[in-house]
Amino acid sequence: MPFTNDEIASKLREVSQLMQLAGENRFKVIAFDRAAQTIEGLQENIDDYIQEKNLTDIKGVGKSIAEDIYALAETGKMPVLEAFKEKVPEGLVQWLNISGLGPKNAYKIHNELGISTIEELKEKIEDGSVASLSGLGKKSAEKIMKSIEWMEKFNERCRMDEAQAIAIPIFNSLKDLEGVQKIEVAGSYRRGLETIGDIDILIAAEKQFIDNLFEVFTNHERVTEVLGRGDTKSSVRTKEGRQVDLRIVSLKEFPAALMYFTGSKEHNVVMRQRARERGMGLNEYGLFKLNSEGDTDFDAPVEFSSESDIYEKLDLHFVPPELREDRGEFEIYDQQESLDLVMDDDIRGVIHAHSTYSDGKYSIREMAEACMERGYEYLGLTDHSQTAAYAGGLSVDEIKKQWKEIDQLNEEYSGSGKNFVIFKGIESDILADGSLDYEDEILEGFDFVIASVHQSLNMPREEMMERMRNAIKNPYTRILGHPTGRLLLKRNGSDLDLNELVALAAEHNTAIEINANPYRLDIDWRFGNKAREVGMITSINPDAHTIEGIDDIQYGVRIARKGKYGKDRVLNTRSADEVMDFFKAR
Ligand code: DGT
Ligand code: CA
Ligand code: CA
Ligand code: ZN
Repeated sequence: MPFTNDEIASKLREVSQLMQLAGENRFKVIAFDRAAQTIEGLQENIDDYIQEKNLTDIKGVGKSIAEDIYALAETGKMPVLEAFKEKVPEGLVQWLNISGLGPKNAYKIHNELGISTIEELKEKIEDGSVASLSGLGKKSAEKIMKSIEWMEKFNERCRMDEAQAIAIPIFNSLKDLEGVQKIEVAGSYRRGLETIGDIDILIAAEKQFIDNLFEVFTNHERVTEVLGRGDTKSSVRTKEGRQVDLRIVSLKEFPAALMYFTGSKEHNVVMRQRARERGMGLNEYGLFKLNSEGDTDFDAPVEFSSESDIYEKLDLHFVPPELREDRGEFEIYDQQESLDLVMDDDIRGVIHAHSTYSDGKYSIREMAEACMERGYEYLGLTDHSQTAAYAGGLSVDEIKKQWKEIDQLNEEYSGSGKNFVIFKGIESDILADGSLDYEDEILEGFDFVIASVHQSLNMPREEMMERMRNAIKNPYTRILGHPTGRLLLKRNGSDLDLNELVALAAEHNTAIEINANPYRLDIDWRFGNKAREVGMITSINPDAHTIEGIDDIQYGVRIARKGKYGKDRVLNTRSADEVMDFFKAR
């Protein structure tokens, strides 16, 4: 089977990470990283290039990387990767997951202290050895220790994008096999939860195919350990340390099993209760009548052919998987057929993106063209403001230069008949007192301002609230950016009363973004009920620092659905003119 673009990219990325841990030359590291990025974003099939032997035609793929890829295609192994796997101890690779410990310092600690496991690292932090290394110090050592503690605490879960990178290849390796009648990823993954414990795959197949399906599953290239294998269920651990369960049921049972294993447990409890109230028993095998003792009568099944059928039997409209959390979905779908929840295809433009003016990796033109290629109609560019010096925040002069460049690009686009516009935005830091980062006369010149906190996230709750209230009330603020500043599984966000801020934002006709970066997904979907009650507008913002980052919008859409945002309450489902109207209505 030919290698996919993603598979090749992930091998190259692995090389670049291992190179860093081996203390390899920085330029080589960057070369592999760039090649990985390019191949990931490539429209054509990498395999066509491999067949034609013209990989070097791809920008960013040099001769030696091309040779590595040809070798991989021919032998199934990439020599450079194998070489670095030999060189770098296995335990050391885990260090890459410690936030605040970059590969450079990882290499230094490993090299100078001669250690390579996390356990050893903890010891060397505790006995002060790490702190005494040049360029590290006590503060860094403490920070690393804290990160390790967090990592160990949260190891049991992973982010949505990480789960996707595991679930999709396994799903794809199973879906076309003989005997597969239906297949879905269930569990928290199907519900679009922001973090995932284990991945649950469900297949409908006849008995004679089950053995082979489990055989393929347990031998998947990502699997490092088979945790169990029975008649209808098998569990494995992948090389990322994630557990994947595969369950195989009959076609008849499939809808009930899918509903059961999609969960959530809380949703299932209410569903079973509703069934009982209607004289039925609901479980993972199906829907059955209750006998005179009130027990489930497995000889008296109630027919259904889909999840929708089951909901209908319980006097409900179909509840989208993202909403199955027992957070008000029963009251809604008892009455209403649909919430018109936002969908991927509804998104018409990209708001919140960075360029090389601050800490983005691509020029304004490159970002705009990437948006056009994806079919978007506008780009709301928001580089960092002046206080964010660490992120290349823009001085007033740079802003004026940027405005000129945007005007020129917009003229060029409209002149050539392109339906595309760039909005002049800024991601203004919210200063400690809640004010924005420029004088009014400068703020006035932007089409819109996203206000976000990047420093002093840990102020006491009431001070933080006052800061946020001021930012929301500021007439120039059109969107509040990643309100808590959390990084999922790494760092808690600010301590805030978000219900109050949601109501305040609605009152001031200010949007609160759903930052679609899979590390953030902030504002949390759990405040969606309040947002719906007060009519708060959101905007699904990728906060893109690269072209690939634009595609994070997909994660934001799932979270928006989970937060019950209809298309009508998502700013970037609107046309460019309508978005401009919203910006002006301050
Ligand atoms: P996770 O894996 O922690 O991110 O969350 P889930 O929701 O995927 O949970 P998991 O993998 O333990 O189970 C998958 C689904 O199976 C769960 O959402 C509901 C259903 N389920 C599992 N165990 C039970 C149970 O004891 N009672 C009920 N009602 N449902 C269960
Ligand atoms: Ca699960
Ligand atoms: Ca599970
Ligand atoms: Zn940003």
